Amino acid sequence: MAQNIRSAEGVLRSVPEPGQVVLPKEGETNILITSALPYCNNVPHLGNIIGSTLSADVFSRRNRRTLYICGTDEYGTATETQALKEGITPRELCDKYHVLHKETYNWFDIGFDYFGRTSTPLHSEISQEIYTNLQKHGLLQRQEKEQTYCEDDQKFLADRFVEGTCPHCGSDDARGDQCDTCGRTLDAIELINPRCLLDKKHKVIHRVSAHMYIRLDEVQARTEEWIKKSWKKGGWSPNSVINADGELVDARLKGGLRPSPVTRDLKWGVPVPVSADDPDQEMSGKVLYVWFEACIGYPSITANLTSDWKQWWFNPKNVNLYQFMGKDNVYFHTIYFPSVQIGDGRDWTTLHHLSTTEYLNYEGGKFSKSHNRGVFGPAAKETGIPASVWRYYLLSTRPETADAMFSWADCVSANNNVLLNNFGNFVNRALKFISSQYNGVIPEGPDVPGPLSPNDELDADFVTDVNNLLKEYIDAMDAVKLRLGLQTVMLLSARGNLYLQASGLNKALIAENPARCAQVVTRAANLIYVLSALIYPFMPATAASILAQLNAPARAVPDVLAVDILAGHRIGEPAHLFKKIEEKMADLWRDKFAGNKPVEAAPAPDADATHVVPAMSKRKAAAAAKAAKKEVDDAPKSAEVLAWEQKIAEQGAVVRDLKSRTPKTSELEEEITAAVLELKKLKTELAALPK
Ligand code: B3M
Ligand code: ZN
Repeated sequence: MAQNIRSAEGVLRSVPEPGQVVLPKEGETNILITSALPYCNNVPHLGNIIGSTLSADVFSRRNRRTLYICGTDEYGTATETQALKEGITPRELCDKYHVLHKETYNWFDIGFDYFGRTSTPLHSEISQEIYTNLQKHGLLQRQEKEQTYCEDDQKFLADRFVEGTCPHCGSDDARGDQCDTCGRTLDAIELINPRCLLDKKHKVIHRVSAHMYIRLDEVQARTEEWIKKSWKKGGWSPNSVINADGELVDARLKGGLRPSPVTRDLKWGVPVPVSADDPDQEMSGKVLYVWFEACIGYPSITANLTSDWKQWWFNPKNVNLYQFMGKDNVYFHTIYFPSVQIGDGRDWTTLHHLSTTEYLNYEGGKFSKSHNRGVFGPAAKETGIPASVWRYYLLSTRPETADAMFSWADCVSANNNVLLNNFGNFVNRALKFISSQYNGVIPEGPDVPGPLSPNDELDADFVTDVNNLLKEYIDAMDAVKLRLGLQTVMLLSARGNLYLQASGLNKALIAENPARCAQVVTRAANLIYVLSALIYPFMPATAASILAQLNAPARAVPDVLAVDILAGHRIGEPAHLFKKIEEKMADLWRDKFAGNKPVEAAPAPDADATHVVPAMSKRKAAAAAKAAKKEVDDAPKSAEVLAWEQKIAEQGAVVRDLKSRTPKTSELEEEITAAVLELKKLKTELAALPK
C-alpha cells in the first residue's frame, strides 16, 4: 500500500502487547513514566484521570524508548474503613476496585505498559528491604506515642476510626485528624470523650504504642541538595515545594524536617520486617505506613512486570523519570520519597521531571463521590460520548496552572465547535474532495512530488505558519505543556481550513487551474498526515481513523511540512471523525450527574482559603450555563476565531506570569518585550481573520 508514501521513520510509541517488555538501552533516551497510584477504595473520577493517568499517557505516546507504570495503591486506613462499610475484607475490596480502575483506564485508551497493584509479595519484599537498609544506616528511630485504643476491639484506632469533642471549639463531632467545625487539624489523642466509630458504645482509652520513625532530619541536607540540582535539570513546574526562582518554599523544609513515623498499628499493610533473632519483637504485627510504601509501588509494580526492573530503577545515568500527579502529592514525590531513596543508599533512578496538576472542579462546585456529584469512571461511557472526545475535552481543560472547571456546556462546545467544525471539517473536506474529484488518488501537480517549493505568497505563508506551529508543538510537548501542545494541533487544522478557503478549493478550481488544485489537495493531504501524528498522543483512536482514511502507515512527528504522500497514492474511504452533539444534551447530563445534595462550592482559583465562590443552586447554575450558551449562540464564532482567541488567552497568561517575576533582570525584560510583541501579533492576526 505504501509505495507512494515516503517512509516516516521513528514512529510514535504504540502500547506494548501483554508480555512484551521494554528495557532501557545504554546511550538512548530512556523514559520511565509514572502516574500517581490511585487509592483502591473508590472508582476514579474525571479529576483523577486528567490529574495523572491521562496526562502521563499523552506524554508516553512519543517516539522514544518508554515504560509507563501505574497501579492501585491498596493499603492504608481508607481501604480498611471502606471495606468495613461494604462488609467485605480489604483484600476483597481491593480486588473489586482494582478491576474497576483498570476497566475505566482501558476505556479511556490509557496505555500503561503495566497497571499493577501494591498488595503483592514483591511489593512487600522491596519495601521491607528499603526499611532494613534505612535501619542499617541508622536512619530509623524508635519513639513511643500515646494513641487512642479501643478496649472492646482490642486495637489501636487510626485517626479515621475515632471521633469526639474538639478541644479547640467544643464541637461534638470532630474527626480524629481534623475538626470540620473550626477547621483545625488534630491528633486523635487530643479529642475529648473519644468514640470508636466501629461502635460508639465501645470504650476508648489512651495507650502507649512504640513506632519506628525515619530520620528525615538526618537526610535533609542531602535531600535539599538533590532538589536544588534536580528541579533545574528536569524543568519542574513551580510547585508547593520549590518556586520559579528555585527557592524552597515548603514549610516543613523551612521549619526543619522532623522524624516521621513509618509504622502503624494496623493489619492491612506491608508487615514491618523483624528478624527472628531480634530479642524484642516489639514491631512484629505492625505494618508500614502507607505513604512510606506507596511510592515504592512504582518500582515494585515494575518488578511484577519484569525481573529486569532494576535496569529501570537503578540506572540514573540512562533513565529519565517523569512523574505525573495532582498537587497534593508533591511533597511525597519531591521530599519524602527522595529522602527514603537517599537514605536507602543505593543508586536509585530519581525524579527527573515533575508534572503536577491543580484540581478539576465540576459545574461550579466539586466532584463528590459521597454525593454522587460528577462523572465517575465507568459512567463516562454511558453518555455515548466517545473516549477520544472525552480525552480531548479533559486535556484541553487540563488544570496546568490553576484549578479548572468541568462544564457540560464547554464539553459539548468542544466537540461541536472545535473537533467537528475545525479539526474534523478540515480532514473531511480535503479527503472528500480527493475521493469525489480524483477518485481517491492523489493527483500529479507541477511541483509535487518534491519539496514544497512555495510558488506563491499564499503557499509560502501557509508553509511558514505550519512550520512555526510545528516547532511550537514540539517545544510544548518536550516541556510537558500538554494543553498548549493540543491547542497547537487545533491551530494547525484551523490553519489548514484557512488555506483551503483562501485557495478556493472547489470543483471550479479543477477546471480553471488543475495544476493549482492538485497542489492544494496535495498540501492538504500532507498536513492531514502530519496531524495524524500530532493528535495521536491526545486521541489515539482519532489518529488511527485518520490513518485508515489516508490509507497510510503510522508516522513520526516531522520538524517541517514535507511531501510524504505522493501523487498516485490511493487514499481510503473518507468518513466523519466526529458527530455533532445536540446542545440540549448538556442540560440533560448536568441534571443526570448533579448528585443528591446541593452544590458544594469550590474554592476560586486564586482566592485565599477563606474566600470561596458562593454555592450555586442547581437552577442558578443551569441558568448561568444557558446564559453563557446564549451569548455564544448570538454571535457564532468561526473555529479559527475560537482557536486564535484561545491562543491569545494563553499568551496573555505568559505575559502576566513574566511580569510578575522578580528580580527584573535585563534578560527578563527582553523576554517580556518579546512576549508582549507576540501577544500584539496574535491580536492583529485575530482582527484580520474573516468574521
Ligand atoms: N494514592 C494518593 C492519591 O491518590 C495516593 C497517591 C500515591 S502515589 C505513590 O492522591
Ligand atoms: Zn473544632
